[in-house]
Amino acid sequence: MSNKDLASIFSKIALYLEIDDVPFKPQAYERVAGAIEALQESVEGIYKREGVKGLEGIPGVGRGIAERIEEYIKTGKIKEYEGLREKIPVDIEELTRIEGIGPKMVRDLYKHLKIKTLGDLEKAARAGKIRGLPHFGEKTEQNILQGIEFVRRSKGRWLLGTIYPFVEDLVGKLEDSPFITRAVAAGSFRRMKETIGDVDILITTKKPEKAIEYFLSLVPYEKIWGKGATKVSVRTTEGFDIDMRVLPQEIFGAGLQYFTGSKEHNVRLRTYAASKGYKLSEYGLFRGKKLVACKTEEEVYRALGMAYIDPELREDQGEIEAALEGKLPKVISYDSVKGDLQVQTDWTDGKHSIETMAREASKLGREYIAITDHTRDLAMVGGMDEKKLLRQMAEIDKINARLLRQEGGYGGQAKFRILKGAEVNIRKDGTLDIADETLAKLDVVGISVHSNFKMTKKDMTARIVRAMRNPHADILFHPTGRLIHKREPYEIAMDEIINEAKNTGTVLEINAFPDRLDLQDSNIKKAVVAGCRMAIDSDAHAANHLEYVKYGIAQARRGWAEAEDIINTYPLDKIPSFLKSK
Ligand code: DGT
Ligand code: CA
Ligand code: CA
Ligand code: ZN
Repeated sequence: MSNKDLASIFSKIALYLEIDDVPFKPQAYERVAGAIEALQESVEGIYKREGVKGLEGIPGVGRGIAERIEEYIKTGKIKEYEGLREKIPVDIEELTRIEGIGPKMVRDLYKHLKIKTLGDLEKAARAGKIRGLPHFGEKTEQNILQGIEFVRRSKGRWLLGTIYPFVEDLVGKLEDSPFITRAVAAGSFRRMKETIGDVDILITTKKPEKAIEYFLSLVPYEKIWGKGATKVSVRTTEGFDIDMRVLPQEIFGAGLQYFTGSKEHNVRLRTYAASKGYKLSEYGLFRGKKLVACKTEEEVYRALGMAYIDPELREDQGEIEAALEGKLPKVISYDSVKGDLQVQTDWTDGKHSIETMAREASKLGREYIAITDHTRDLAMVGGMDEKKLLRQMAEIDKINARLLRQEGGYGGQAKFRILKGAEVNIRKDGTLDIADETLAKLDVVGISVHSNFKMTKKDMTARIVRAMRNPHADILFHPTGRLIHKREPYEIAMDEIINEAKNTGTVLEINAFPDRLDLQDSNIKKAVVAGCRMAIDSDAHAANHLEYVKYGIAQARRGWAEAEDIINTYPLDKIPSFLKSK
């Protein structure tokens, strides 16, 4: 507990009381908040030494407030505060995050317009209701709208796929600079988490000052949060934050290990080190005063008696125990995916033609792709009925024949082939929207839920299970339907789905589209344990989406999947027979 936390609670109590029209008390709490903030010593320290009596020595603190402080130290809560929050459900924290909105304004907004949340505030501002309030005016209204926009963009976590290309490019440029020897993006970025709070770049250099200047020249920034001799923090114009730290060359491994995290992994690793008589920090692994390991991460892990742990696994999900026992999985590598089994084209809602998608995929080194346009029930995107699907199959035959004749194959892939597929809708009752006899003619039948998301868990599970039991259904596409930051997964009993996948031989998709990543890491891990097969697909709707596969591979690695678990690491000649064997 810090003085700052406590002070902030007291000023919020003051605010709530003020909204509640309680006389005098608000000012008393406000005074106490100020006094606590100005205190040199920690409130907790005073209490430990002198008890409630000691607290009463703080300016403005009487018996009542002293008891509330004691309550907070003992229970982590203050009942009066919790009660007020319930009674007056105004999200003070959220509202005051807006530039220019202070506590008093929050009070007025609630009193006059019943504004409780950012959403309420936005509505009122858009409707021009704010400018009419005393002390507010049109300018404030405009500022509020801008502030809301900013908070929306900046407070949230960022999709890995949104910032990945920028950071990769930036790190490349830093590494290329003659005075920077190494540059790595650590933190959640290196662990390839689906969303990123901020980017943590580590470099080694003999010229820290120059390196920082160079960094600032490369990054379009809106604001410098801080700049020192060996560290700089900025907010990019895009709205996400980057920290860059200079580490001493000699201890780069220890620093990289520390700043890669996760925090949970580090805590567990440090505890383990301590149990063996070591001390682990960002400066190295020590026994007493003696530095044991620090140059490379491998060295640090080895000195602790464990195998090297890939960054994607460092979440304290059992990886340290597995590393000690030599039981870490040999996770799928970034270059092992040979084909892409979900690709959309301009036959439905994709942007590019079959041929363009094939050409671009082969440039990325793929040996095959499955064209899986939407089917009948998705009428608004031109979903295909049986007739249109048959026409597309004929077209694919033609293109494949042309490919075969082409000298040296296609973009370097001598045997590149386009598989015939579809993304077939699972109807509300679990039937599919394409007739079985047509499904039988396809190489790859993907099935997915695109409608009626709100069903009970039991009904949704039964619906999907029924669809998986269709003997033609090969892959369950984006199994939970979630869209990161936009839509929760629909209710399903994942264990049952996994069980059914195993029993029916239905492949589960790891959809690599940056806002899907579905299955996500924790479910992948369950599927691996159950012995299910999975497929990593881009779900590309345009040629530049084909490379999203890497985010799916990252998710698979985070889920401890090996190449063998992922069917599209298999060569082309195994795929159709594998899928037909269902
Ligand atoms: P993020 O930015 O929220 O996506 O997640 P991270 O993992 O990048 O976390 P961040 O940026 O706060 O810190 C970067 C790394 O630094 C983190 O992964 C581990 C290390 N670290 C930060 N704070 C602590 C801490 O309190 N204890 C330990 N052991 N490590 C920490
Ligand atoms: Ca971070
Ligand atoms: Ca950070
Ligand atoms: Zn689509």
